[in-house]
Amino acid sequence: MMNRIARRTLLAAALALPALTALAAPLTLGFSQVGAESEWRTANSASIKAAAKEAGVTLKFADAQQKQENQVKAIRSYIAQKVDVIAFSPVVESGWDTVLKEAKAAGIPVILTDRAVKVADESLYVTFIGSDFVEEGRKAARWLLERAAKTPSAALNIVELQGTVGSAPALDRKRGFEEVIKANPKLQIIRSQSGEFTRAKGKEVMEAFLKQRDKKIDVLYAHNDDMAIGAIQAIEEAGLKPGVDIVIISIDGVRGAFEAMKAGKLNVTVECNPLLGPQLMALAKEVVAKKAVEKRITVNEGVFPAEVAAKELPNRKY
Ligand code: GZL
Repeated sequence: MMNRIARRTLLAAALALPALTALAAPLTLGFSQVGAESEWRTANSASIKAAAKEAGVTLKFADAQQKQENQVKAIRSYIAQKVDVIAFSPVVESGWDTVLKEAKAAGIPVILTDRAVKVADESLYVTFIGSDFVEEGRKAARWLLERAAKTPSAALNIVELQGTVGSAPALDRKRGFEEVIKANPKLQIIRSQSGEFTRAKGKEVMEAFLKQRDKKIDVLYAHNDDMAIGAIQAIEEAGLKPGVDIVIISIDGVRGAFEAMKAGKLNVTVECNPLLGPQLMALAKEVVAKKAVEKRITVNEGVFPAEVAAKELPNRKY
């Protein structure tokens, strides 16, 4: 006959079991990625996949090929599969309220990585982890201000290759750059168009810029290295020297940029760290365990001028 103490111990163990099994079972994270448009994105996806394996997180990963409707579909499929947590890098800032309300109604927490969203109700996501794109734009402009101060000239005509239209990095990098170059009226953006963060489109738009001969182009400001590398090809095919006839400033700090700087074809790259995987997995575990987390977590990043490229290249992790 089981005594009272044994019965109570058995009951306590039975009651604790669900919580213990929940902690023991591997966490399932549904991730919707923008696409595979750039070296940065490739490194970002690799970091997330490797970190999930390392952290024992079951990762469901979908590539949206830069289409918002594919990201909405992926998030809805994760809700239907009842994952523990959803994370995504939103291709554009707007249009997320409905699907994020569905995730909230399903009781699934959402983490934003890399890019931010504009939503009416900020409680629709738990936290954002990524870069400060406005500051990246300011850093690019500060480098140019310093260089312009040393080179006496009447005006410096800038052409700008913007990232994906409506994306947080494109909007913010433009805003930060324009805010700082206002300090020197000689610096004028004469043409600005989206190169969609890709090498191919960056080359195509730069070709079009070069064909318009009404104003000389002195500087290219590219919102990412891939578009800058595409533009370098266009500049060379036009018989000009990239990095010399046209000063080139870009953002990301991918390996291709360091190689271009070493070859004297790119003048500076502002780092934007894609290696968010480990922090994302740690954050996912804290969010699922209902621990309090910061609403916005940004990463520290540097500026790499061509002078340091050769020395830095071996240390680069992406
Ligand atoms: C920035 C990221 C941008 C990169 C591009 O965090 O969203 O998207 O700058 C990438 O290279 O395509």
